[in-house]
Amino acid sequence: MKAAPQSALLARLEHLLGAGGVLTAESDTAPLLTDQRELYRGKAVAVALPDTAPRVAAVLALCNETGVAVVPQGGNTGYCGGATPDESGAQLLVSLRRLNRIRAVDALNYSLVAEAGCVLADVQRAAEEADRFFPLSLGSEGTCQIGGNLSTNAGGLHVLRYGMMRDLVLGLEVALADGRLLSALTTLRKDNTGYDIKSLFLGAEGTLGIITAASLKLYPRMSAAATAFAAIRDPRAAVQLLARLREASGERVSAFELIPRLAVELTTRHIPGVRDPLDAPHAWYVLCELTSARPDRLDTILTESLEQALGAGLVADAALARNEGERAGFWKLRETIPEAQRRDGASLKHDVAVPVAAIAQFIERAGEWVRANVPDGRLIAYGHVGDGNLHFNLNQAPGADRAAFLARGEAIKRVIHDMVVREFGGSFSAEHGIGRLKVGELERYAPPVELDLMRAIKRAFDPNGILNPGKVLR
Ligand code: FAD
Ligand code: 2HG
Ligand code: ZN
Repeated sequence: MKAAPQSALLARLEHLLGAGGVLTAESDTAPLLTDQRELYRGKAVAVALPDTAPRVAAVLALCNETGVAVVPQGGNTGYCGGATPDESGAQLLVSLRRLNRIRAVDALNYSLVAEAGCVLADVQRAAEEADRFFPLSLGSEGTCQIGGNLSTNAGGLHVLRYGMMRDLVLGLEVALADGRLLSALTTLRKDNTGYDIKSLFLGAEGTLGIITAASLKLYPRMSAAATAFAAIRDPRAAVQLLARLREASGERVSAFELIPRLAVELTTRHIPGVRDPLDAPHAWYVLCELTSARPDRLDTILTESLEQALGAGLVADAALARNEGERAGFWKLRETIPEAQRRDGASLKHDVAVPVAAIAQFIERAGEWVRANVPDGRLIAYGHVGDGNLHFNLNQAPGADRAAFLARGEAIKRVIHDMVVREFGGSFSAEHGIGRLKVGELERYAPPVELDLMRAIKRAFDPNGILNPGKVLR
């Protein structure tokens, strides 16, 4: 392996990818060289835009031969800086955006094959056109790509019913570091033939290979939904309500999101068109949705369950969406919380998970610590309580000093993550991954045996260390 002079590398890339396949002008590359949270600003030797899987593999063969590190990028919506090159200017950014064909939709087999650069919303639409449903749903679905979803093992709004991205995958096609193409685009539901190699690429954040396509599971298209925005007594009541709804609906709860008052205040203030669905303010809310492929009395089930919960003191008030517009309004409030947080000022984010039954206790304990120790921060703990994943975020309080607030981020993170992992047996990265941001956290909290195995896997897949170096593992 030897470092190639930049001009020789660019000439060979242009030969492989053709006109328009390599970007070097700053105006083209600059937007791709920083992450969406603007935590990192990188440089790159160029941006490669391969449009077929064999071309992705050929780019990797060239980089492996010449010792050039490669950073894969999808929609660049990730939270941990995984898709941003380092500051050396020596890495090659490989954007998958031109690799964006739906190769096949098989309604009878309930499966679909999509290339890595397909935008998630386009995959959802392709499923719908075949009268099917692809369940992954994130606030970023209009921008993020299937390859990024697979590589971060994305979670989102429907995990409690359908699982994470990992659970929606049947097969993968992956370009390996040495330039070989692993073709395992099976649509089989059962296949116990040795180690499950594909599972290693899911959540690997581009450190083991570049995913070029995936065969994905589909479900029957939903034809009925009942959606409620309910004020609840406290987070403990949320978990009790969820348990009741799962029973009453026969497992038709497809989303169950916890929302604090501050999120309602920030979204109604900063996001045009968002309004508070209830007349009076309450400390905590849930946004819950039942869905079914049949017209299934879902409204009745939800109304009756909420009335019972009202009687039991779990729920204080609730609004049921009466039409698609109201339903979209409830979801807009939820999905724009990250953007409202951003517009409101600096924030510190903790993407944590604890067992569902321990969510309330965690919010009480960690919330108490924040109130006592972070007077310049306001807690905005929200998220996918149905699967135990909380975005335990803090926003700078009005009038607080931005720099001083952010400077305390490391110390605050330590307390929160120690509490999550050591006292609650939870995770310091539930759905956003490790990227560059949480490499130190992984080293701190992962059992040494697990880290050893991860490093051995990395060496086996990428002996020259060209794939997204410095991400996940140092
Ligand atoms: P990128 O950001 O481009 O890349 C992410 C990582 O994957 C990087 O390490 C990159 O190198 C690697 N990568 C990308 N493509 C490939 C490939 N083809 N092969 C190998 N490696 C690759 N996430 C959730 O889990 N749940 C949510 O609810 C959620 N909501 C969000 C809401 C908003 C408003 C925003 C901005 C983000 C949200 N996210 C959420 C985070 C983000 O959208 C997900 O992590 C998403 O899966 C990233 O996809 P991407 O295509 O943007 O990947
Ligand atoms: C969400 O659930 C995303 O909205 C973003 O995962 C969470 O910004 C965040 O902390
Ligand atoms: Zn989330």
